[in-house]
This record gives sequence, structure tokens and C-alpha cells, in this order.
Amino acid sequence: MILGGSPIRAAMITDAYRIAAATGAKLLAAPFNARVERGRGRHPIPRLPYGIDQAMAALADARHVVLIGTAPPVAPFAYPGKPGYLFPKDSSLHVLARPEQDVGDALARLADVLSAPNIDCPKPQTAELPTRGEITPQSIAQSLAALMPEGAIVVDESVSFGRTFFNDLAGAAPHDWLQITGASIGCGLPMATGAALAAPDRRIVALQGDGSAMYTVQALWTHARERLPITTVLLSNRRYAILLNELTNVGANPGRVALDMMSLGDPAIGWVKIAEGMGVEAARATTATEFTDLFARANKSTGPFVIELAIE
Ligand SMILES: Cc1ncc(C[n+]2csc(CCOP(=O)(O)OP(=O)(O)O)c2C)c(N)n1
Repeated sequence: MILGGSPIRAAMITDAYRIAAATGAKLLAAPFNARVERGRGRHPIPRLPYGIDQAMAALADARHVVLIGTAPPVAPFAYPGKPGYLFPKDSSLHVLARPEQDVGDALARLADVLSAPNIDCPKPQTAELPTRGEITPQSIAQSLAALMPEGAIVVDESVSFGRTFFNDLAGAAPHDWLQITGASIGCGLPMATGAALAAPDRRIVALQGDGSAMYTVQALWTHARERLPITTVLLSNRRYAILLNELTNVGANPGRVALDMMSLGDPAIGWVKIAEGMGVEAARATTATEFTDLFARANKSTGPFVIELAIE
């Protein structure tokens, strides 16, 4: 079962769990979802992975693929020798609900028809802060999970560094996860603006790739002007990492010019200066320990705060 829907409410995930348990189906969320209600005390639905090989592996055993509020899963690029559809050729495709239909109602009714019993949520685990100073996706995810403000709205345009964040943060304090839903980058900082204006009592945590941030960087000025409660974690790897990876995946052999076009390092972008220039408080973290301290501090602020995370 692949669950989409806009939004994916916690109750929908609960019903999908009930159906999965009653039928023996495996449950995954679609790779891109506009909004998912999740966190501690809710069922931690994993997402179909973005990477073509991981996605195909996740669906390799499927005999029947049931689409619930989502389109059939396809590869993001035309990879030579790999299929466009991610599910096995000999599997059957079924549609429980199309994206424009009432997905929650379809799930609730199917769960009832199946007399599917309720399933307890997993016991909340205590999220622990990283013990080592090294910056890795895991250590940063640990800090984010341990220190996520209750009721936060996460805006995820973390692209390649944050690939595992969604699954890693399933046990964080209850939060909503908003995400880039297509391939057109640059929505993160403005989406954070919208989320903050729509829900003024909640902290926004924007997980933001640096290349994507450059498309709509002026949104930081709006964060400052409107004094919005947004913590932006600026993932500064000074390159278009995803495109370097996808170039390899499509079998290209990039030369110097192509490689240079994937670099944001010359000149290096100074995010602290940019943020401060827009009126947003900012600081740079070069270790996981510094990040942990800054993330806690940023979330206590009543206004916006940019943490430039120096990553490779
Ligand atoms: C509007 C738009 N322009 C260009 C692209 C091509 N593109 C896809 S990902 C990407 C770079 C993303 O870089 P960054 O946010 O730094 O994340 P990273 O790849 O380093 O993880 C670009 C330029 C796009 N998808 N959308």
C-alpha cells in the first residue's frame, strides 16, 4: 500500500496501519507529500525512498500495489537500463482512492469493512543528543529529533543531506512535515513564510539545501520583516550534490565544465552574512555539538534564526 493524500492526517495513517495489519500488506508513504501529521504517539509511516535502486528494492516483492491518494510511483529521471515504473512488471496495480478523492474516508471505510482491529503506536523512545561532535546526517537528525519543539512545522527542502531525516525524526515531538512535492526547487524558504503566517503559535523548522535556498533567498527578509518564528537550518555543502549523484546515475561522464557548474564554492556563499544582511539573526555550526546548542537557542527565539551548518 502506498499512501499519499493532501494532507496525510495521523488518523489516516492509523487506519492504513489497521488495514496493513489485517491484510498482511506492507505500508509506505509516497516519496513526496505536501503535509504529514506525525511524531511521537503516532504511527511512524516510512516513505518510499527517493533513490531508484532503494525504491525498486522496497517494492521488489510486491504482487499487488494499492495506491491510496497517490499516483503510480515512477523514477525521477530516465536512468539507462532501468524502468520508469518502480514496481515489478508482473505486479497488479489497484487504486483505493485517487488523489482528488476523500482518502481518509476511503481508508476508514475499508478498515471498518475488514473489521481491522486497532494497532497500538510504538512506545516512544527517548531521543538522545549526539555524543560525538562530527557532523553527519545521523548526528544532525539526532539533535533535531531530541530538540524538535512540540507542535513544530518542519519544512523539508533538505535535498540530499536530509534524505533520511523523515524516517529518523518519526519519534520526535509531534509535528507536521511539509515538503517539496515536485522537482522544482526553491520552495522551502517561502513555504516556511506561509507556514509561519498560517500557524503563528508554532515554531517552523526549515531544513534547507543551500543551492535551493539561493532561488528564493529574499524570503529571509520577509522572515525578518514579519518577525516569523522560523529556525532555518541551512545545509551548506556549497554544491548541487543531488545533480552530481544523478549525473552518475544516468551514466554521464562529466568533464571539468560540467563539474564546475555543480559547485557553489567559488565564491563561497556566506550564509551568516546573507541572513544578517536581511535582518535575520544567524550563526555558523561546524560541529554537531555547536549545532545542538544553536538549534536549542534558535528555537527559543521569538523571531527567525538561521543556522549555517557547514557540511561536506
Ligand atoms: C527551479 C529549478 N531549477 C533548477 C533545478 C535543478 N536542480 C535540481 S536539484 C538542484 C540543486 C539542489 O542543491 P541543494 O539545494 O544545495 O541540495 P544538494 O543537492 O546539495 O543536496 C538543482 C539546481 C530544479 N530542480 N528546479
